[in-house]
Amino acid sequence: SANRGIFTADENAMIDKLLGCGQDHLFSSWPAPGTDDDDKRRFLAQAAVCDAGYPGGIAQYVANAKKLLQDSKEGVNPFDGWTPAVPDGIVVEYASKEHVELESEGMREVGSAAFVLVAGGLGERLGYSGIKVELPCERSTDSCYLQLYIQSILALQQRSAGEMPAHRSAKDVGIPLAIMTSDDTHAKTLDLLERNDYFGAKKEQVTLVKQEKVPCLTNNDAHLALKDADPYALQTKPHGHGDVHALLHTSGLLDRWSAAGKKWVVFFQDTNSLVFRVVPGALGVSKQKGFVFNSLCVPRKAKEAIGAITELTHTDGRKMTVNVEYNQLDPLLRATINKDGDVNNDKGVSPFPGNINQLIVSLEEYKTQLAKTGGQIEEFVNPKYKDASKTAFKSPTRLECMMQDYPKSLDASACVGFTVFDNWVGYSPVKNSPADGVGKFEGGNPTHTATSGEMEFYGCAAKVLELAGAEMAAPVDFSANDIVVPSGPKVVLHPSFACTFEELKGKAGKGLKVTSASSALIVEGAGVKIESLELDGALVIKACPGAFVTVKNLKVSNKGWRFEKCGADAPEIDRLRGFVIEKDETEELVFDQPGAYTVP
Ligand code: UGB
Repeated sequence: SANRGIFTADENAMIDKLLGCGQDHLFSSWPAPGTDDDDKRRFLAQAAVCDAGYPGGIAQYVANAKKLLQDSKEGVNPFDGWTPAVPDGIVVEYASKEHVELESEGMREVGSAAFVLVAGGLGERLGYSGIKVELPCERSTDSCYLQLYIQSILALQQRSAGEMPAHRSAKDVGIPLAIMTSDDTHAKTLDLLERNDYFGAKKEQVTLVKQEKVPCLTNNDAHLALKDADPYALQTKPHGHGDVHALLHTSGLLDRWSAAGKKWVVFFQDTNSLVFRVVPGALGVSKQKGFVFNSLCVPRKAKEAIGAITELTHTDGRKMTVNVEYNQLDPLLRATINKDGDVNNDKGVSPFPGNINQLIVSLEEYKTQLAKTGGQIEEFVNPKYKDASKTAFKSPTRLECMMQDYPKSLDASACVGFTVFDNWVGYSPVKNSPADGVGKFEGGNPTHTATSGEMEFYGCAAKVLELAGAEMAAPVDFSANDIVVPSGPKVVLHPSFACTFEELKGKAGKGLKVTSASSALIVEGAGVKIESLELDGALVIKACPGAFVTVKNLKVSNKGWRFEKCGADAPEIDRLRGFVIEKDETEELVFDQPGAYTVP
């Protein structure tokens, strides 16, 4: 108590909060007043940030942690009483008649959508020193993920302008984008946006919301951990992407979007260059089925390291269709309906589709639900125990939560579903370092590296053109960083060119022939129309807004570009993918004045 005289009321309240939840150990070595007083205040200020950043404050965090650590120690199975079953959802075949209808339905909705990019995670697994949204998704145009995302949103906005709801808000910001950042990514994300003038978006269209880290825990009594090198600082770690719900709830954004007539919120991740190929169709499914929660999924191989959508029924009658993390699904199946666990069906895939964490919620129901829960998402803890007694940890742990667990708090009556697209068109994340990618490759699994990310981006665009009637040279094997990936024509269709398959088919497809896998075709601009083109080499067509360019009977043949392997001494951006592009010769058709043009 003698120590307390030097603190403000708030500082003393913080000390009381910590003492009130068994954290006496944090103060046991504090010297008498007059020594380290500023450090003590610094400590209390940090504790106050953690307290404010967690629903219910640190006391709630400690209470939750005690319960979860107890369950973990006793080996309580979170699935006790739950029986899994194969869920039924909507499977969409890209470019099918049904898909085209769903996309046009989705394009009528997208003007009423808001987008949320969760980008607080660091790229540890990737071994990249920057923020993942700054990574180029391909080196032909060097567009980074954030640029691709924002320009995709602007392209959707431009086409849905006619459908925009009558805005009550004075400033029509079009389709808003919220980006969840963390201490690790906030400053660099803001800097990336400001350096690039928000990639063409209005400043007020993009809102950054920062998630706070949570204190680490040193033992089963949920004692908060101090930093080894600084006894006046709590050790903290990210709480997981599940924070996004509480952050949206407290940010006021949901009310602002509601007032602007928005009806949907679309959540997506920091590295998936294909997501905007499938968003219009998935939004169409949400609208058509009335889903208050729609998970985008891809076919998933048994045991593949991504969450699986599973229907769970409890002995007490509760039922929910939720994500089950891959490491939990196999034991759950073995203990209930299938002694062989998670195995592929006759189509060579697991009957439990893969959750790729691109989620669509209906805004009004989402707001109502968050008003009830404050955005608090079911948490889990994963301590690394020293030994089987499970009484001590090898290193401090912390509570985590996942954004895809939102539906666990919904009533069973809520209309929840999922939409499955093929991997080639919906999912190409960049999560693994080159070294980890080799392990995945040798195991016959997708590598999810920068190498696969770039080639899959080109491959998807080439395949979409093929589905639209183009003749595209077949991919050849390309090896880099000790993995082999298919590498076909390097096609980059800028978001401004087309937002849906139907729109794209009206501008390119039949009459387009790319005769070599090493060719490159870069198209930018809504006004470009390729009627007949034969390409063997590299061709860039760029049309500014208002420039209408018709390519008819054009034949381009040049030395094109070479994709050359690079060594471990290459710059990080190149080292991650294992190659550089040598642009020997490029035909460039650039139209920077509005008008009508025919080429040649
Ligand atoms: N992220 C945050 O914004 N904040 C955080 O605290 C943590 C992450 P990871 P993860 O795509 O196949 C997810 O680390 O979490 C952002 C699903 O749980 O890339 O290991 C981060 O910036 C899993 O079910 O992935 O696995 C990134 O944008 C499966 O869907 C995003 O959250 C898996 O993704 C995901 O973080 C997948």
